[in-house]
Amino acid sequence: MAEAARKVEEAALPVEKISGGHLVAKALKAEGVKVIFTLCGGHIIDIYDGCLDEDIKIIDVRHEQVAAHAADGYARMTGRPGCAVVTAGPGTTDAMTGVANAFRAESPFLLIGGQGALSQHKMGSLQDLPHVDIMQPITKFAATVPSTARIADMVSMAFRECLNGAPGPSFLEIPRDILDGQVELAKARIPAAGKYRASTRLLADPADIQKLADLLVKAERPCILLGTQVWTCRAASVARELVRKLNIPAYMNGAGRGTLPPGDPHHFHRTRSYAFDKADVIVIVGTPFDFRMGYGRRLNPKATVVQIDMDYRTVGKNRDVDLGLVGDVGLILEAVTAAATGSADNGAKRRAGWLEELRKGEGAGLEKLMKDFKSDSTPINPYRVAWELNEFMGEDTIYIGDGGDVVTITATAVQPRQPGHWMDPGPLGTLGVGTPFAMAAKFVHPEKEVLCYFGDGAFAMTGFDMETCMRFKLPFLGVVGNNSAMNQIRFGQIAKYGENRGNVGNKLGDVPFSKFAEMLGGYGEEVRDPKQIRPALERGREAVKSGVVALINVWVDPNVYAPGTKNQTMYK
Ligand SMILES: Cc1ncc(C[n+]2csc(CCOP(=O)(O)OP(=O)(O)O)c2C)c(N)n1
Ligand SMILES: [Mg+2]
Repeated sequence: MAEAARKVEEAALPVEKISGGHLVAKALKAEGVKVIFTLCGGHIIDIYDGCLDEDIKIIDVRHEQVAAHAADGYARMTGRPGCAVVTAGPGTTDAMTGVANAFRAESPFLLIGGQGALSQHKMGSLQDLPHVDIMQPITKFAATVPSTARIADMVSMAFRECLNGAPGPSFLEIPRDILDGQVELAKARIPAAGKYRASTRLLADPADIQKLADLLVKAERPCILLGTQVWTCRAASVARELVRKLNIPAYMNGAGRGTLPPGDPHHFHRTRSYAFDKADVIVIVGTPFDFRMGYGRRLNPKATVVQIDMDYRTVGKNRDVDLGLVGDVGLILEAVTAAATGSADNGAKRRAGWLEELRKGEGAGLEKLMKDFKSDSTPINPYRVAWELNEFMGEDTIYIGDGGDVVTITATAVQPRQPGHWMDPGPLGTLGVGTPFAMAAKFVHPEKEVLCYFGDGAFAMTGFDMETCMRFKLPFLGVVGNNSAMNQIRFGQIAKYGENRGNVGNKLGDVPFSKFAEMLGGYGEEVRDPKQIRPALERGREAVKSGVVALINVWVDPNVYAPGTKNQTMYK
């Protein structure tokens, strides 16, 4: 009797329901996402309503490319996937470049796109496009959510896919009626935080770890290249331990820069080609044999080559390797150090001469550049700007490069002081990452200085989102190396077609970008005298500390180019 009464009473209670946007927000919360980068549209507004309930910050930007790059930047800074939310059709296509950039850079973020209602599928609804087909080749996972009850489940699934092997972006489209629909809370699967995936910290074959340890112990002239995945796996301290214990010279590229601080006895920078040419054992960690590595062709053919990567498919691609290890690069390096520690003589002392030889080369390499680094000429030599930026940077400065030639030049001078304090687009080479990366970096690290060096061409692509940085109090210091041209491309055109026909489609107007920052209520300065670079940077730093964006527009010589541009190495 009592049982029947309880059933009647329960039936009379209102059933708790939840809408799709609120399910998205619950799944984001479970993933630990603190912020979405977004640009609004009628297809996605219920997600905002959900984020309000779950205390997820909404940063609304002015172009969807910026939302996507910012989500990528957030992932790089936090080590956790980011999230961008954009509307159907043009919102999603605008964000594609950011997805593609993250795909090539192995950066995990989820792009959620709106879509026309399922009930209007293929009827020609507003902003309807085949997003999933478009996104498939540039994501690790792309799918449509078929029902409201599955929303949270599929958001978690998409995040899980982001972290499969080497990380990357995922895409989910949520049709409008699915997102706005409501389901009984009890019928929706909402994966719980920390309970929907395994650890990604996989260790390689123990026999191969021992092999690598033995190789390194016996090596006379080893060298190691620490790539982006060293940062992805937060493996800087174990990488340092390995090179110090075994006395191995280390080179760094991509986000691996800063793994060792400048001045460290194992930090090498300017002798990489020499080392690759003379080494007997070369260990490549977490970076593919792509164009940045000459596809692996420029290594001593007699060297024993070892490759460590999170992605099984990257090992042995484009050139043969003698030993390949797949897994979390931090765990692997740690295990190799431990395996090498067992030997009576780990060879560290024997290699002192090799390190001295390289150190001499470093000095000679720097000497060659000093004339340009210290140049007093006007228009300003872009090498001087690069040098000044490096001198100006502090322990905590996060350096971002966004541009062509002027930014390539900074790679000869700028040395971040810590891991995770260097950001570049990665192998897609996307112009326009600067402002969104700065936005994300400042959001994650409000206490740090964020310094972004732009080409004038690159700045104009997404620079308007400096306004977003002002609005959300995410101030950063921007510096433009202004040569009124798309100079990196211009060089190749002039070389191929001569002066007359080479200056076509690559010259830009003389824009005093400082005024742009002033227009936004920020600080701006024009610099034409090399002696004024440092004082202008200092004033910019103070302005940023006071809470506004700053933009120092430095007029640089359009006839000075980076060596890589002169050799056109990026196409070789
Ligand atoms: C989105 C995008 N469009 C075009 C290119 C091709 N590109 C590479 S470098 C470059 C010139 C960039 O000019 P700027 O930022 O002013 O730097 P500069 O080479 O002049 O120093 C261009 C157009 C690219 N990498 N990305
Ligand atoms: Mg330029």
